[in-house]
Amino acid sequence: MSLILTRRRLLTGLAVGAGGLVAGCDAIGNNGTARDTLFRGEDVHRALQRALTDRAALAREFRPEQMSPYFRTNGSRDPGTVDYAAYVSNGFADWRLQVDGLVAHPLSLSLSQLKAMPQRAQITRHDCVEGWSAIGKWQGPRLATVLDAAGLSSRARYIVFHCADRSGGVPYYESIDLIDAFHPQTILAWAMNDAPLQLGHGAPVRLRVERQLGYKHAKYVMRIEAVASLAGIGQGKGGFWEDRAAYDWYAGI
Ligand SMILES: Nc1nc2c(c(=O)[nH]1)N[C@H]1C(S)=C(S)[C@@H](COP(=O)(O)O)O[C@H]1N2
Ligand SMILES: [Mo]
Repeated sequence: MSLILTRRRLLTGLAVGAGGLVAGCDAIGNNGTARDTLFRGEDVHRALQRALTDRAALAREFRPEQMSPYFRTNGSRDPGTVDYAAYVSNGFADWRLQVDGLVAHPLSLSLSQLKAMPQRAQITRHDCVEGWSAIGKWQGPRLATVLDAAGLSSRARYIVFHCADRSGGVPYYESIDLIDAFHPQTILAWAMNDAPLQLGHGAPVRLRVERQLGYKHAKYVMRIEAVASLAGIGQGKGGFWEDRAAYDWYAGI
C-alpha cells in the first residue's frame, strides 16, 4: 500500500471515528456511498476539524468578576403553552424530565432529583452564531451522571434534546454526540448566575455544551433520547436550525 493511500485512509478513518461511528477504515475507504452518506449535511472540513481538534479539552472558564452584567435572551423566551404555564405556576413541581431511547432504565426525573445529584458549576462564555457573546455562571448535574443512571446502551451514538417550545409550529430540538455528552462541562443547568434559571433562559432546565455555539444549548428540555441515528428525528439533520437553515450540526468553537 502506498504512503498516500495509507494517509488518506487514516484521515478518513479519523473523521469517521470522531463522528461516533464504529467502522473499519477499509469498509469506509472502499465504499463511496457510505462515505457520502456519513458526510451529508456536514462540511468535510468541519468533519476534519472535529476529528483533529482535542474534543476533550475544556472550554475557558472565567472569574466571577468577569461575568456579564447583562445576559440577553434569544430565540424562544417562553414555550407559551397552557401546559407550560401550569408548570411555571407551581414552580415546576409537576415537571418531569424524561430520559429514554437506547437506555436500560428509562427515567422520569423531578427538578429536586436533578438538584440532589452531584453538581458542577462553571463560568463560561456563550457565543451566539448571530454575533453576540455573554459570560454567565451555570450549575447543574453533568449529563454524564444522568446518562449513567439511565444505563446508556452500547448502541447509542447521539443524545437528542426535545424541547417544550415550537417556532413556526415546529418543535425545537438539538443533538450532540457522545464525546460532548460525556464532556465534563456538559451539564443540565437549572441555575444561572446563582439563581434558578429564568423562564427566558430555558427554565427549569437547559443544556450547556460549552464547546459549541449557542443554538446547541437547548432550553426548556423535556426529554432526553439516546439514539443510534439522527434519521427520522425532525428533518434528520440533528437540530431545529440544522433542519431549517443549514446550520452546522457540529458547531465547535
Ligand atoms: N428550546 C430552545 N432552545 C434554544 C433556543 C430556542 O429558541 N429554543 N435558541 C438557541 C439560541 S440561538 C441561543 S443563542 C441560546 C440563547 O440562550 P439564552 O436565551 O439563555 O441567551 O439558546 C438556544 N437554545
Ligand atoms: Mo444563538
